[in-house]
Amino acid sequence: MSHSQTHDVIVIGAGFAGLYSVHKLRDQMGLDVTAFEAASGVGGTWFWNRYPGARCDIESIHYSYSFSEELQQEWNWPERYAGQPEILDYLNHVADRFDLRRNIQFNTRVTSMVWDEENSFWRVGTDDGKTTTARYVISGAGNLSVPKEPDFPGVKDFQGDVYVTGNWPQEPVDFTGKRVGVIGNWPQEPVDFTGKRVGVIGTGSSGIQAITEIAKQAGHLTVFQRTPNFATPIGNGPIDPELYADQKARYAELRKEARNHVQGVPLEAPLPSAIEVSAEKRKEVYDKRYAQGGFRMFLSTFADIYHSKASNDTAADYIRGKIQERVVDPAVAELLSPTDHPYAAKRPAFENGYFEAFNQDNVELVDVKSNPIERVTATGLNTTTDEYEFDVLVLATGFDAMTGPLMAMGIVGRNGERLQDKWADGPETYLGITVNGFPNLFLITGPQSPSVLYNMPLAIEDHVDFATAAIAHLNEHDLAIIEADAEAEKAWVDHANEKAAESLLPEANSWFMGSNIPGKPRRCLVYVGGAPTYRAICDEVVAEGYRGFELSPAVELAQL
Ligand code: NA7
Repeated sequence: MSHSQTHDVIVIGAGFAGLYSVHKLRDQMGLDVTAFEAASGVGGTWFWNRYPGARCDIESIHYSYSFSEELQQEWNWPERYAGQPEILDYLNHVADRFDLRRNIQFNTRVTSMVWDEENSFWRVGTDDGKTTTARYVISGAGNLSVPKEPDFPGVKDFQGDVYVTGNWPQEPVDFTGKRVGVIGNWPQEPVDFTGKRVGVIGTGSSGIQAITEIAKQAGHLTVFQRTPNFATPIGNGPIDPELYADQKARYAELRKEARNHVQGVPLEAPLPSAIEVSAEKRKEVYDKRYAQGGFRMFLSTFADIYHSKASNDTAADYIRGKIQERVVDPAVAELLSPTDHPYAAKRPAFENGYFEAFNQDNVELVDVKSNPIERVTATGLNTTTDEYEFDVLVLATGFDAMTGPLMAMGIVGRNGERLQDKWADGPETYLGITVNGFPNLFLITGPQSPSVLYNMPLAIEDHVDFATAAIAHLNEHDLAIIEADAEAEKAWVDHANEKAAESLLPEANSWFMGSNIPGKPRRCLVYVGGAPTYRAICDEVVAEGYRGFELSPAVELAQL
């Protein structure tokens, strides 16, 4: 039986991707759009990750929307790298400024998404028991939005409070999503660690940020570290008003430069090779970039540290040397110094006083590589050799990244094929945004796109622009279905895998490779070929009439 859909487009999520999608589809294209958001407010990642110290590690002048000149001129960031509260304020401002909330249904999680062959639309089920249909679905469900299930038993037995960095208790928000003062004890006041015995498991980017802050409050902090990370200074501070005024005056130019940089940030170019310069010159470059902070240590030093092990070793040695300088106890410094993976084979972490925290009397580092965690107990945890006690447990154990959020939505494509089955051996996408067998579904910053290797707001804008341009193209040509060809998809997967193999990423176990989750296929989840190259490929695909896609009318139209 033929039905007409409830909406033109369903958008999933109200983070950076969902908000821009709603604006673009509704206000620029005049389409009927509705969005579902599991949280009670906008913000996506920045709604859920409210742990102490949560902060962006790309400078905010760049880590922000570029689609509206007025927006980028009127908003003022307080610090070079905004903290989570400021980014959440920004996204609330965007939602208000563009009047986006009226098209977003909050507190509503997508639980199923089934392609209706007969009607050529998606049936989207939500946890309020309703089904909504739309010709197209744009998923802005996020890359890091499903926290990893602990892979040790007993968390439920713990008698104290347990907090997960990726799902941190919220401060009170009003119905518009704005943060308000504390109302009674709802939902929870910001967590106060003062004087408490705290255990933190995990020393990735989240753990490193949280540990630095919790160490300032806790009576005793025990950090359970399995693998140390190459953390370098973030270089945060107040914004220099003169520089800021200059940047704002040439924002368009800045964005152009950003989009032509692999990171999506107009960082200074690196020198070609770390091993072709003298030791003095190498040190001079590393000293300068380490002090300047952020991704400069990685991307503005030497171009070959990402591909050549010998060059990479020089950066790794330099960072290990800094850890030895900053940590007083040599044994602790040794434990904090990574040796099992090349620098930047995992996502580099950025810090502000992390290593100095381990010089405090109240902070203890426990190596759970040599003595793994066996279980959490009622009063703490047991490793294979020791017992530890604490009042509060913080899990900074990461995410089922990239594919996790998509697999969690119960997506079923043509012929009843489940996304979980199609991706049983790892994700298969065309351009990291579409999937053969799953028509009219766009995965914003999906697996095998540059996504997290790039500056996320720009990566998101590029993808939303691609998806919405495709929808506009179909509408203009009386077409209604866009689907990636199987061959084009296979070629893209092969290309993405080849690019990954040329990089150092496969040399580490990380969420980039899916190897942080037991049983998850070990596949590179990001496109390593670089955002500018990727964008050029997407532009070519569009210029050649959506090369690699099949475009067709809706089934019922075809049957007329
Ligand atoms: P990450 O980077 O995946 O870090 C997770 C941390 O948790 C990491 O140190 C893990 O050690 C540790 N972990 C996970 N499971 C265990 C067990 N069973 N025992 C001990 N330690 C464990 O997640 P983040 O949230 O910090 O960062 C994710 C991204 O968010 C980040 O890259 C930025 O892009 C923003 P391991 O390294 O696996 O030995």
